Amino acid sequence: MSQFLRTAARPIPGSVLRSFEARLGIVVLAFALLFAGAQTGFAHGFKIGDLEIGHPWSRATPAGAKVAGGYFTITNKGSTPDRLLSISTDISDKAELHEMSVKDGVMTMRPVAGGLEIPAGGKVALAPGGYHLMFIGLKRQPKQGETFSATLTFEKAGTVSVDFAVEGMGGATDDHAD
Ligand SMILES: [Cu+2]
Repeated sequence: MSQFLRTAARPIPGSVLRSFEARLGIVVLAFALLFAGAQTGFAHGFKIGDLEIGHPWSRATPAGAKVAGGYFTITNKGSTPDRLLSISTDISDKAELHEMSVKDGVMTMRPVAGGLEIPAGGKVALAPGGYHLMFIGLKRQPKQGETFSATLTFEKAGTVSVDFAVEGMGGATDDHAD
């Protein structure tokens, strides 16, 4: 397998390439993509400028729910900090950036004022129990297995559209109890 991959990755010497080799390259490439997909379990990501958005996901919500959480990682490969300023989506009336923390045994959740900084060369995780997006005023319930899109706006990198993968409801009590 690895020998085939090395062969396929070599620069193609212009018109010298024979059709048999071209077909072989395509088959190997398709196989490699399949293999990669199986390994990573449908992880997906997006890039904008120096930023990489890793695996945006949300949770299915029970009927009548008005809010849902949104989670992903942001990696800043650049040498200057950036800032996540705003989020928009069609699935809800609005989307806010929230921070959840536990103080003296009491769980609190509040909007993050002024956006979320992503340090130069750093990585910030939005995850249950910490920073997260909150989709407020759901227009429909996100269903497990589907995706919905949202647009993230960064101060320097600009705007990027990402797809949130909707996962199962499990553990829904750890966020958005209100
Ligand atoms: Cu929240």
